Amino acid sequence: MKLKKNKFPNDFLWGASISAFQAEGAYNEDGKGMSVQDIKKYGEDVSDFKVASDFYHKYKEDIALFKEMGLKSFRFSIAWSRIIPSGDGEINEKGLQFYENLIDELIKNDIEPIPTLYHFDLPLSLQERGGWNNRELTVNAYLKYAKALFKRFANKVKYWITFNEQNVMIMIGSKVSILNGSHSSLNEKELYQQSHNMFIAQALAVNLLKKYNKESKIGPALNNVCIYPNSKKPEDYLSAQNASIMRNWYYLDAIVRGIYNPIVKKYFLDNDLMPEILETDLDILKKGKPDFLSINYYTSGTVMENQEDTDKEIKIDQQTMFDINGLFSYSKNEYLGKTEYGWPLDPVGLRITLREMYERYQLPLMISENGIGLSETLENETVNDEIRIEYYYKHIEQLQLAISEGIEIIAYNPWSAIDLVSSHQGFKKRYGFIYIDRAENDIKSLKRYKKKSFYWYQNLISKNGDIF
Ligand code: BGP
Repeated sequence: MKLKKNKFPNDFLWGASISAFQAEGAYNEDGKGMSVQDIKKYGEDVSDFKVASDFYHKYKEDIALFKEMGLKSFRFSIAWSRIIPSGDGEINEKGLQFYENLIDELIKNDIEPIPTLYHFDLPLSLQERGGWNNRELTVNAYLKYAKALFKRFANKVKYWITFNEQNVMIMIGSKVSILNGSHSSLNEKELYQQSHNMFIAQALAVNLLKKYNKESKIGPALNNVCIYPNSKKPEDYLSAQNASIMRNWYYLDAIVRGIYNPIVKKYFLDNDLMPEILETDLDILKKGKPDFLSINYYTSGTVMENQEDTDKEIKIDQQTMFDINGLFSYSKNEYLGKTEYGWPLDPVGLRITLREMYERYQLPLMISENGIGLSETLENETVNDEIRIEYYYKHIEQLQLAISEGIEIIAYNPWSAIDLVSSHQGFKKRYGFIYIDRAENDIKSLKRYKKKSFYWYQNLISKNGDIF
């Protein structure tokens, strides 16, 4: 039987997304301190983050384009190192002023600002003093930073995101040093301690915000994905459950329910990975329940029963699954196509993920990222990005089906609003509705051009998603 489709809610937020270090540039301007990302480069022919898309200087021009596209929301991140250059010291008024101007400009254009407090860019000075390993230092610094933002913007901003992809930072932190500066040398035990410290910071930030505005909404953005077993063998199904617990539920059970998932607990105990949990911590977590959950969805995962002895080489990044000894092993999924950059394509997986999350936690959901990276060239002042249009078409179709099934979804903020520097693969991996004239190591004109997807999304928004 075919599912009857409901319309998207009238106040649905059709948006788009960026992050500070990938788009802003101006890495050392107006008193900004260094962040862990400012010292990163992924090879000679890959762009660093110093100029990025120059959003810092061009935000007004970009917002005018967002308005033209019809955006109702804009999800961006605030660079902690602009607000508190040393991470925990003096507040930099110029940093606050920049985001105030940005937020005001968005509001003036009827675009809901959705800031993320922390998107992979820890102030370098904190990292040098232990970063998230140092609970006392970094949790307090995060709260000081959050306070500065809430004090200034709580009456202008309705939706706040606490952390971007805590699960990615932790899960692949020991395998690749891509996301948080110096994570490469960290072992699993340190990472799970960091994760616990982030849970505490997040729960305390939830309560802090309410002191400034009871009506504001706040929640985390995790890279949650549904996980399939690679066969109908019960052991494979069990492994898929394990993988989902390690990637999704461990984080959300702590954040929403204030508990450590029992299967994770057992894994921690057996492998000497249990973090230090202070007596009052679980109480803090229970009292810091978020108002909504946001997800970054690019693809699903597939796993099989753990093969302890394999030494297969898996190219790990934030979207691929991997192995955890005793729990699951990565597997290919022959039912799914792949993007040019090797990420499996799975629009139905988005709906499955949304259903799983809503059934489990009954909190409103937001999508803070979803998109496809492509190498593109400008022709006749535009880019014919049919592949991106098809990607969005299929994902938004599933979104509508999820909404029709009664899942409460507030916003869709695809990645990304404008071309920007990929988290680890440079500028050539483009995601935007808006093309930016620059190459990896050549800044060029930084001029903006509307891609074909710009007009497609504009049309979709003007019909409130009623195109299927
Ligand atoms: C998410 C990150 C984003 C963004 C996106 C695309 O995991 O939150 O910052 O980078 O993935 O990934 P990439 O840039 O590696 O292609």
